[in-house]
Amino acid sequence: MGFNQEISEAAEVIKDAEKVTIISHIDADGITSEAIMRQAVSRCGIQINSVFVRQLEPMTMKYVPDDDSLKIFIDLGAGQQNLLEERGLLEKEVLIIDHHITQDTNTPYMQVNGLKYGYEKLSAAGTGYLVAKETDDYNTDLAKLAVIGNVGDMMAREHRGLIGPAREIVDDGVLCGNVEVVKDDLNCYGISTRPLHLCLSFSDDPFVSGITNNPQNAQKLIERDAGIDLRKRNGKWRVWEDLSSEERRAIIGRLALRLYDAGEPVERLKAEHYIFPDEKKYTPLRNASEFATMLNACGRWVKPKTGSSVCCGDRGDAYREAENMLRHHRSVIREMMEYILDTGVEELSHLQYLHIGDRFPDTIVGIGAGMALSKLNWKLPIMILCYLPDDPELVKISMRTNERMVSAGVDLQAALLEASEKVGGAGGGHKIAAGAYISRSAEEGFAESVNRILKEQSS
Ligand SMILES: [Mn+2]
Repeated sequence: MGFNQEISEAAEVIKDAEKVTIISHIDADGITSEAIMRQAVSRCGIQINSVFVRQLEPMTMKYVPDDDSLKIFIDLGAGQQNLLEERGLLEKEVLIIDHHITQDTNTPYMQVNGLKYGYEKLSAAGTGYLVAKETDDYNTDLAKLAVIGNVGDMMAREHRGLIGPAREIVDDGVLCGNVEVVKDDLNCYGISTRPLHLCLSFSDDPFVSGITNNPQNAQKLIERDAGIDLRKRNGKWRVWEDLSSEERRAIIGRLALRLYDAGEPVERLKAEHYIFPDEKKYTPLRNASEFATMLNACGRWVKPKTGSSVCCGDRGDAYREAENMLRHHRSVIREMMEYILDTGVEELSHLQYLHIGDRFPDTIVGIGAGMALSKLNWKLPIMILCYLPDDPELVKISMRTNERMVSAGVDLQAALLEASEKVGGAGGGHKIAAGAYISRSAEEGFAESVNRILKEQSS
């Protein structure tokens, strides 16, 4: 069966349903997935209900209702089919729309998953969108949400833009009029809300020596070297989106020169941005990556439904709450970063680590670690260990490094996978960012064990 056939069969199953329950994940991809499916299903005139879970595991299976609805598992489910089977869910009441590695079981649950067709850069929201479009052509207005989900799940990171089916979805959004593509733009985050010099100094892909993590120098480059005003006439900070294409070229050119002088490759400097012209300027709704951050903030502070309402167009109460989530999210992350810097990390030969106990929620530890790393020795990947509020037996491990170290051969996913397997834990992620869960009894010596693996990688 081909991917398109999976999509059209899934659309048929949905249209035939009388009642649907969506079970989705609480991150940006999961929230946009749910918002896409919820709208597509209700547009078919079908009764719909949604459930968000942090992870599909034995403990959270209880949130899956015991009724005769069609259960659409989206952004999860592929790797947990044994749980569905144990629960006694029948083949005909389950539809899985996922992009994670699948696990085979005796019950052949229907699944739409681009992974087995080689589509590695298509998230669950992207996959769900393709199904939604198949149920009704009218649904192309939902392409915008799929773009947010794809970008939120880092599908644009490696190639600095979406590719394959995910890129075709962008084109649907452009045709529909609520997505705009800016090609060959600067590879940076915060183009709609961050003051220019902070936008420049916060981006570390590629790492520009003297500019990355250095707002003062970034300001000099913009004002003095490129002769570009940092502020608008009314005194407010300008953002990247405010710049004319000449101004953008002037800044990108200067950054390229710095990379060139340092003997670094320049190709990661440019990326494609996805702007939403139907959203207000200077808000995090205005582009795909900032919108995704806002949704992640909602999910991490257990308000996925608020994020979903914003996805479905609420610009009143839900949006105000989402803004608060984002503000709160940022301040706790900053607090955590300061805690790491104040407390100090333990340096080993090939990594630096710190155990933060239960001081901060485990859901933001990875992000905080990444931010702390930007102020620490960038050559040493950072590892943060923390305890989980709802599981006293486990320790969560979060690791971050940067593009430069990845090019030099560092692979955090491989390192954590190997080290956690040795102690009966489980790990995964990406080369640049990875995580693992191990038991508390395996905590001692774990950093040293990962350090040994990273040392081998570098040799
Ligand atoms: Mn996903």
